Amino acid sequence: MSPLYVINGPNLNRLGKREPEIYGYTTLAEVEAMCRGAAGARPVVFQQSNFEGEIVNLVHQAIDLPAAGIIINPAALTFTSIAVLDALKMFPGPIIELHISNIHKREAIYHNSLVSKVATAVIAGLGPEGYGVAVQAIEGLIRKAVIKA
Ligand code: CA2
Repeated sequence: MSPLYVINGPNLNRLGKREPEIYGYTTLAEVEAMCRGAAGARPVVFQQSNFEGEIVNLVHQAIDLPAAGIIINPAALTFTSIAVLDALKMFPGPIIELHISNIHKREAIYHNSLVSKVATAVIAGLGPEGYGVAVQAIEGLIRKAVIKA
């Protein structure tokens, strides 16, 4: 079974340790366990990087395999990275853009996502539990894509 990629951008390694009023107390290791649990038999490649080029490389890995789907929390790169956008454009499967917080409720700098232009779906504001919801949702999108093919 082809894997699901869950890619996390800059600073998310600090999850659960900073600004818990916005992002909650759940750590990234706990989020990873949640994703693996929700994915069942499907293998999960769960990665975080503070480097834009590394996020691009992870998307390339997902393209080359190919992965069944990508869930990406690009963090600040959401709003700045044409390189991440261009890489995601090359991925043929479903992409879910995920944010722990509701970015639309926040300051204006968090409103214009570049990644949304290429995402199949966007989840924002469900807290860390949003990752589990995203894994369940992407299974449905993968199934639909297979039926279409
Ligand atoms: O809500 C999200 O998941 C975000 O992608 C998080 C990004 C922010 O730039 C986006 O607008 C929304 C920032 C992540 C900052 O990293 C932290 C990690 C742990 C605790 C606090 C911040």
